[in-house]
Amino acid sequence: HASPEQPFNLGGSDVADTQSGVTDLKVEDGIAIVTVNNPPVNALGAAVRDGVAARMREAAADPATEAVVLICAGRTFFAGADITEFGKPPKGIPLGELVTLIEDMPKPVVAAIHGTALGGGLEMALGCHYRVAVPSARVGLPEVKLGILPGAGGTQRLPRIVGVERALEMITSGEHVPAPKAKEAGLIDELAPEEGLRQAALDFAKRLVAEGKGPRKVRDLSDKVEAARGKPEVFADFAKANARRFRGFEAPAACIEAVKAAVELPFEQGIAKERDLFLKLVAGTQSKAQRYVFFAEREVRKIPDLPDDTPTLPVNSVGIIGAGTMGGGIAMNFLNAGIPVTIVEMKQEALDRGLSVIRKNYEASAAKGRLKPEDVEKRMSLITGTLDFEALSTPDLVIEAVYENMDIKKDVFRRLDKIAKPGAILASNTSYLNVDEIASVTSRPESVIGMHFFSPANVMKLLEVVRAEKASKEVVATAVKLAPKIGKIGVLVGVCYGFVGNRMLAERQREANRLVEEGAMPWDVDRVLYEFGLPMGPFAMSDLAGLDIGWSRETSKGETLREKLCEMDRRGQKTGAGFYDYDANRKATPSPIVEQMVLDHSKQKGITRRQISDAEILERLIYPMINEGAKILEEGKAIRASDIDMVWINGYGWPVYRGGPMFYADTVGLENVLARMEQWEREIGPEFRPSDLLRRKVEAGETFTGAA
Ligand code: HSC
Repeated sequence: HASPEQPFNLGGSDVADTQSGVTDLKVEDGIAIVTVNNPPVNALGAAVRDGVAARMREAAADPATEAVVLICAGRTFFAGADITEFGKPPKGIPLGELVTLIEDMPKPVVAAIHGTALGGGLEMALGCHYRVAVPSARVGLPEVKLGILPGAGGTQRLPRIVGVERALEMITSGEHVPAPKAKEAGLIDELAPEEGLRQAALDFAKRLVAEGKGPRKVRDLSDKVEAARGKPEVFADFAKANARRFRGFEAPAACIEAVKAAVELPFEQGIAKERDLFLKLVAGTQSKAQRYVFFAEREVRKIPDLPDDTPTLPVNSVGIIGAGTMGGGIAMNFLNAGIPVTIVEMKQEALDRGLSVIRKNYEASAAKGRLKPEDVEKRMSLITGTLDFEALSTPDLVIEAVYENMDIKKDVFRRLDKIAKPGAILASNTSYLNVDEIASVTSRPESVIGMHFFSPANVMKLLEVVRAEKASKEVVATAVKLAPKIGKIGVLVGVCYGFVGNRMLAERQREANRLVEEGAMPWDVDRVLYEFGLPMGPFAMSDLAGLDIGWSRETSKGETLREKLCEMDRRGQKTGAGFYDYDANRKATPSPIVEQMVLDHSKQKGITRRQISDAEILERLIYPMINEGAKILEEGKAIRASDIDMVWINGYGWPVYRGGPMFYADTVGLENVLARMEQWEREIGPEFRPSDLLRRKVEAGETFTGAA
């Protein structure tokens, strides 16, 4: 997007070129219509800003016009500031000044909104004196998601128009508000017919003129902010109530501070405060990380040897083998997208249980107001449960979600090969196994791929699309394009043990166990990762999942802590105890029994325990993952470093403000990662051998992502 070969802006980044076609001014019935056309999303780059400023000045000076309509061509109103300009030398009129220029226009200005008016786009609309929108339009200030705050007056104007509470909510969540709701909140003055926005805005402007209504500046409104004046608790309470949601992020607190300034300070001083806060945030690592993630999410769709016009196969029906937790979760994604699913089980009881779990999940969503009650039935009507494997002869895509065992999977694929229709995509949800080997038992390896969903599959956004060696381009392109349709971020990965996510996770798990043997306690390890920003550490995670997954008393060797815990029937949260003790509300506390076990375990292994600092714990857990990520890149099992970061953010809850492990490596300095890996290779063992890519990057003074 930012490369010189593909300038994002129509008309390039040259400023002040109002003849470039980016902006246009027409006069109709005494109304000046300023149109902006900067595909794909009318981002407010310098050329757009300068163009709009020039058109506004022209309109102001033209005695033949009495009002102005500001409207965008293409699929949307301004989607915001041009994010690619952040961190570069400023050019053109600053957005904040442009908004003020519009607000100071001597004639009423009407914003005509379709698509999404986001960030700087909504700030432009707030500078206009009136706002007309089509019902399908959505408005919002999503800057917080980029680690910044609205920096063109949004934090000062929005509370003046929708009130402090609503503004705090919108600005700290970044939610997109549908136009009808925005109208209720006073943000939109009039809803226009879906197909008649231009005319409706024109008529609205003419009405203003006829009624002698002049400019109405949002900055002059004060009744909605007065209630909160002199009440610091309004802001403190809001911060407290949302502490969980804001944990680790810098931007939300700044957003709250800016809104507080709107209440407490005169407008100009509020604007100055907003500007200071914005500049601090935009220069910080968190915002860099979050902007990087914004583009990385869009980058995953780009596959070098699969151009956008690669033919794809239709996926209008899906078969799923296995109605367990995974199969059921996977099914829900398709049901949500309106794609019918046939789910196959071996026993009626398991099938009934699987279907009832799906229903319960939907009913729980409906109870929380996240789903319309009638949609529960609508979605359930799209799923057919059966014990008849033959039912898989019709779906376009069949996903296998059976027990993780190569022989079982091969058996399933042999049977599937016999009955699936020609051309159907056959996918395995394996989380570790070799998909090439699975494909080899079929007569159609070109149709076989991996589609690795992450538990809970109806919630986690990640889908690893595993590119088996013989899979056809159509099949791979279909799976990659399918991901966003079912609400997933699909990352294309190569065949290797554990693919990208679990392969890196194994490094972390090995070191977590070893740190506990060397001197840390499980809760130390968990705390360090939690404070880093992950939702939980590996031991809390194991307790949640159940320590006895894959364990049996008959085969237990009683060697690892995990095995020892299982033998004691401490099998995790479900048994009230695991690495931690749990109370009736499943609140965890460190267990003295486990503490003693850990001490004994180290002794048994002849290890003299030592004090391990939090910093060392963090490095030992994360640097080996980064090194493994580098090996994955080197082997071509991921296309780019940012794809690895997408896996970790969307599959494992890596904090977005740290940009993913590869971005994080760039921020700590690759030479530091390398030095540690070399040290541990010497002191501990060959599993720490630095990847060649890491070495080469350090020698060349390069980074993994080029974005940190
Ligand atoms: C902002 O506005 C800051 C201001 O408050 C203050 C600034 C002033 C500060 C001065 C202080 C002193 N920029 O998503 P799609 C690209 S922050 C550049 O696939 P969709 C995107 O990368 C901004 N590029 O489309 C992609 O490129 P590719 C606040 C942008 O239909 C292409 O456009 N606004 C861009 O699925 C298509 O995008 C936001 O955060 C941008 N702003 O969704 C909104 N937006 O083709 C960000 C998009 O090369 N945008 N691109 O891959 C979105 O959420 C979505 O793009 C839409 C469309 C929902 C608009």
